[in-house]
Amino acid sequence: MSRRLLLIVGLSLLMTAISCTPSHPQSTFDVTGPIASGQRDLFSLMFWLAAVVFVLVEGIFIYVIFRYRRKGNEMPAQHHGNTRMEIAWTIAPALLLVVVMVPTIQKIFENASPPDNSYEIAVIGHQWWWEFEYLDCGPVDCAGLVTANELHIPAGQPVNFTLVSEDVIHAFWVPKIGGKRDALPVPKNSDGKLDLVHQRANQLWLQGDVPGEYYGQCAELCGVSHANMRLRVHVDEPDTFAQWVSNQKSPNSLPSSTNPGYEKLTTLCAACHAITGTTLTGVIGPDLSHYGNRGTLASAMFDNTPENLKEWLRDPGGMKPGNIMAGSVKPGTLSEEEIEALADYLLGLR
Ligand code: HEC
Ligand SMILES: [Cu+2]
Repeated sequence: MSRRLLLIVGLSLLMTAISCTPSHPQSTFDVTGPIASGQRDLFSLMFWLAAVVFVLVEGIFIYVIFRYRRKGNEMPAQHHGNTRMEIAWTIAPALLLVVVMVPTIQKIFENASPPDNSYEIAVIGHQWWWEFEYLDCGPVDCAGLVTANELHIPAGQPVNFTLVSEDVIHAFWVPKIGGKRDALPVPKNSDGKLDLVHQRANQLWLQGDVPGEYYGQCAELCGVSHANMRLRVHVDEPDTFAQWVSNQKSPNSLPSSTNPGYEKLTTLCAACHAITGTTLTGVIGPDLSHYGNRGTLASAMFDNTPENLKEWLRDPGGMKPGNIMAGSVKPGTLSEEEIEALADYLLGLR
C-alpha cells in the first residue's frame, strides 16, 4: 500500500472514530426524554443484531476460505442443495426481522400519539429562522406567546409540535431530544395566519427530561443559509418555565423618542419585527420581545453579544448570506450612533 493511501485510510478511520463520540451537542446517542432514547434504543438493537450477523457470516466466510482452500489437484466432494440448511437460513433471518419489527412498530405508534397532557406549540419554519407560537401549556397561561429561534419547554413535560412553513420545506430536528420531521408550506387563513390544521401540517411530540440547553438544526435543504438555520431548546425546570412565560408575555417599552435609534426602530425595523407592548408589530422577521434574554443571534448562528449584534445591524448580509433583513439593512443604512443605540436598546429588553 502506498503511503498516501495509508494516510487517507488512517485519517478516515480517525474521523469515523471521532464522529462516534456521544458528547457533541447534536449527538443522537447522548439523549434525553422518551422519544430520543426510544429511537436510540431501537438503533442500538438493530446495530447489535446486525453486528452479530456480520461477525458470524464473515467468520464462517473467512473460515471456509482457509479451511477449504485448494490444497492439491484432486476434485473436492460435490454437494447439490441441502434442504435443512436452506430452511434454517430462511427461518433465522425471518425471526431476526420479527425481533426488529415488533419494537419498531411499537415505537412508530408511540411516536405518533402525543400523551393527553401534552402542551401545544406551533413551529413555523422561515428562510432561515424559526418562529414558535405557544398555543396551550395546560396550567401555564402561554397562549398567544410568540418567540423565535430559542424555544423554552419544561422538563418532563410532553410537548406536541405542529410543524408548518412560511415558504419552502424545512425540517425540525433537536437530535438530543428527538425528531426529525418536515415543516411543509401551508396556505394562510383569512386572518393572515398559517393554517395549522391543514392536512400538510405535521405533528411531532417530544419531551426533554433533563434541564439544559439543547442544539437543533434545520434538516431539510432550504436555500443558501440552510446550514445556518439552527435553533436552541431550553429545557427548563417547570418553575423557571412558568417564570419565563410570564416574563415573555409582559410588555416591553420603546426607548425615549430622543434615542438616536428611535426613528429607524419605529419605521424601518417595525416593518418586519414585533416587540410586545410597542408599536412594532411586523411579522416578516423574528419577534424581538425580551430579546436581551436570548443567548443567540440569527437562529442560533452567533452568540448574542453586543459586538455580534452591532455587526448584525451594520451588515446582516455579511454575517448570514441571503437573509431577508439584508435586503433592507445594508452597510451604511444605519449610522454607528444608531447601531450603538439600537443594540443597547435590544439587549436591554429583558
Ligand atoms: C425586511 C425585513 C426586516 C427589516 C426591515 C429588519 N429586519 Fe431584522 N430580521 C429580519 C429577518 C428576516 C431576520 C431573520 C434573519 C435570519 O436569521 O435569517 C431578522 C433578524 C434580526 C435580528 C436577530 C433576531 C434573532 O432572533 O436572532 C435582530 C436583532 C434584528 N433583526 C434587528 C433588526 C433591527 C434593529 C432592524 C431595524 C434597523 C431590523 N432588524 C430590520 C427582517 C428584517
Ligand atoms: Cu431549513
